[in-house]
Amino acid sequence: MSKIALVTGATAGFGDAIARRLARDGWRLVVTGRRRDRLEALVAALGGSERAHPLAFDIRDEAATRDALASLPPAFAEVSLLVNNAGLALGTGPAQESDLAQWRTMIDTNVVGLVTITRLLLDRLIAHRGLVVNLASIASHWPYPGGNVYGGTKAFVRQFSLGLRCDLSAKGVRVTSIEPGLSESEFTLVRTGGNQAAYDALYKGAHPLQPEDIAETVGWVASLPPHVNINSLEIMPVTQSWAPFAIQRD
Ligand code: 8X3
Repeated sequence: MSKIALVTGATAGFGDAIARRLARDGWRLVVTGRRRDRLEALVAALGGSERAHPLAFDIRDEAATRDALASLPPAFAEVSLLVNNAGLALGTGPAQESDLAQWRTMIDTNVVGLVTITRLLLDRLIAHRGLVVNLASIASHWPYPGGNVYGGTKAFVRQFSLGLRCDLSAKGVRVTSIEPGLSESEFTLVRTGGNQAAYDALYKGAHPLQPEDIAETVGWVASLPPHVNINSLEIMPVTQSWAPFAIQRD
């Protein structure tokens, strides 16, 4: 297997931490995202252009994704590990108060973008008996108020991962769905429209997961022998658990 990993959404949070973790394990990295300056800073931190290559494009745009992958220099083209990390949540309000454009942005990124880049890389992943790691969420399983479309997209990511695994098992390609719970990252600032007070309140005293915790998990999954497949992994901070069902009363 070639040791070239492509990490989407590497400009912040989980993606940035995952790229750094994989680099420590000897992977060469293709790092993608929309913010070129951040990608270039990350490439420098990963050891420069011998070790990492930036691809700046919008994953919602199929033509841009095709062009970006076609532009990969030969030294970075043979991707054998795809980490589908790019994704976002927008809004925390009830469905009836939500913005349709925000819903569509989540679907276009978390679902359409993810399947597009996966499909475009499948031949290479099969050729190298590679690995796909998809970042789903506890919201894949557990509905919560205000989760509506975000949770729906993450349920898709989990189920797509499991289906992909069925199709690819005969090819020796492994697929893993990683499902983090409460995690501290830019994700929450994006979700709340940059509301620092909401960010602070969410994490106060909660000891949330950190991007490095998820990066450690991805590094572990990628380090397993080729006959071992982690199907799905749900991860929460110790402080997060379940509550009783909600009951509306008269
Ligand atoms: C992010 C975790 O709990 O906001 O996927 O759904 S949560």
